[in-house]
Amino acid sequence: MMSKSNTALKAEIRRLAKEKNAVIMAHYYVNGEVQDIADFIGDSLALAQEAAKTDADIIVLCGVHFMGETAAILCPDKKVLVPDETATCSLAESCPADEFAAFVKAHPGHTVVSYVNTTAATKAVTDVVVTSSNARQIVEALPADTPIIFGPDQNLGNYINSLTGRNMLLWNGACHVHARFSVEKILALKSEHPAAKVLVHPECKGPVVKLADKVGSTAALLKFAIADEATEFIVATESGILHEMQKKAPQKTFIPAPPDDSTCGCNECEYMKLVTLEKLYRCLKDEQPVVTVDTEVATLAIKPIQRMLEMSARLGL
Ligand code: CIZ
Repeated sequence: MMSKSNTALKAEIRRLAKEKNAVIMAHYYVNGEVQDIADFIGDSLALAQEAAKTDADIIVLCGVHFMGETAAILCPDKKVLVPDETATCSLAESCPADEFAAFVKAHPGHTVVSYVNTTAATKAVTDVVVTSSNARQIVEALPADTPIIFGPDQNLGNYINSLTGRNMLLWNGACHVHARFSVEKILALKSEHPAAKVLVHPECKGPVVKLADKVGSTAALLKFAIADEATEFIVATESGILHEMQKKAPQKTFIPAPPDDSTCGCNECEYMKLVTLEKLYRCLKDEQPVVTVDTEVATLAIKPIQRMLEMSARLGL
């Protein structure tokens, strides 16, 4: 069978979404054409907030698997679909739930703060979930004398420690895309574009974070890029965000920061890029793959996710 043209696929996706009362949500890191067809795009916090309040019957989560799990946990009465169930997350994989649970058990009396990039089973041994959009404020809102375990992103944990003066005990995990940005290559780009401001995600290593004019989540970097007077930006996060930056500020120039030479030379997450228009169409048409979370795990994992949403609402985030 001949594959449909992109225009036909997009029309079919929109038709199916309407017919099935499905909402299509996409993360900023997926392919631009998938972002363009979505009803809603955002970072993990915004996607979770949106999932929690949608009245759609079906949620199609265009992103990596933990994002689908979060939506499924928040919306047990809805069908949650992901276009590619093999789209995993290196950061979530760097924190196997059984090992994390043993780490937590070995450090009694700690409040466990987990980054959203974790599996449902890891969230099940967590007290409060955070995203890069609210990690600082949520950690600051915890009583100053509370010892904290933070996992799995060590770079983000170090950054939050440096901002808050806390001494959180860190799990040694990382995102393979953010961990490979290169100080030397960013400096070389900066000398070619001296007026460019450097935007850095806090999952990057400390020396890269130190080069930043602005450190923040995708949502925060996007907001800064739109509002700031600079017209050129070097962007050190997964390059999918450049699509929305360029759309929101078409007159500005966004330059993806290069990774170091030891890698494929790529600043894309290969898992996010597994989500294509064709797979989105098939998943809506066939209503699969469906994301399911073990009921016992979901009963435990919903508590720290709800706590994050409640604290974010209270903190005005
Ligand atoms: O919070 C998220 O969605 C991630 C993984 C990054 C970001 O800053 O948006």
